[in-house]
Amino acid sequence: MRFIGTKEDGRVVVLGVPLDVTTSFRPGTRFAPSEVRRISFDAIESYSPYLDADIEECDVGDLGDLELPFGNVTGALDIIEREVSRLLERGKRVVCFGGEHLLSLAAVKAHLDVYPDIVVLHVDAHTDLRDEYLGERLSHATVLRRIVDLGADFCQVGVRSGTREEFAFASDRALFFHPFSLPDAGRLSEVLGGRPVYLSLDVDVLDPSCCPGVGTPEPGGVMYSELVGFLAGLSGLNLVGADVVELCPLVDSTGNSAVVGASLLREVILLLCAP
Ligand SMILES: [Mn+2]
Repeated sequence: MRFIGTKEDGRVVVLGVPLDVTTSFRPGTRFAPSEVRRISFDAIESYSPYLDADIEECDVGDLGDLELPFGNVTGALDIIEREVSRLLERGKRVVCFGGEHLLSLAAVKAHLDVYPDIVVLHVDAHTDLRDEYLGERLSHATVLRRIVDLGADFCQVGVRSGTREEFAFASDRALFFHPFSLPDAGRLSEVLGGRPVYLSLDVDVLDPSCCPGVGTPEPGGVMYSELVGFLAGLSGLNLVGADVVELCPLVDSTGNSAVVGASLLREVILLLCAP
């Protein structure tokens, strides 16, 4: 059963974004889109019992992978932003599948033009709020800070790694800050109301025992069942865009992490298919 790759266009579109330039620990997120596409052909049902929804009954297209220049961070981000903007102008909802987390900067920038009051829901093991990392302002470790610089509000959940300053910044500036675990989605709805929401899902929010194939694993994470239950709870929000990032499938020789990433991608696609 394949759930992406069957058609090229739709109201919800999946865009592979193999950005893999600033990863600080284990590179290889560039291989996630092709690996997940392969998994989706072989191993994953198109129906989600968690959401009681089926991708085959939804208008979902797969745009394949963007071609990005290696070693050129700003050039790659420009390409991503231009493509997402083009899709949003055509009235689509876009799921960017990474790739490293820095791609979210370009995707959120494009969404901000269309949804000026968008809130970024950041689900991650890492705060990603450094002002710079090893002298670089554009990095997968600074991505949320750069998004804050754009003027977007954010909520942050599941984080358990960062500097003291980043944790202080998050508890001071986030609309909603819930470290270590995932909150009850009802509390998020109270905070977000009907505002447009962009979901940025870093798969390393999961514990490395259930998803070791990530660029920067962090112990003490949530289990798959908790994450998928949390995602199901988001179905009442006004989700307008999303990304799934940081899967690094080839460092997990069992192949299980790619299955986890593909399963999460299915849930995220279905959340965006809601009316
Ligand atoms: Mn992370």
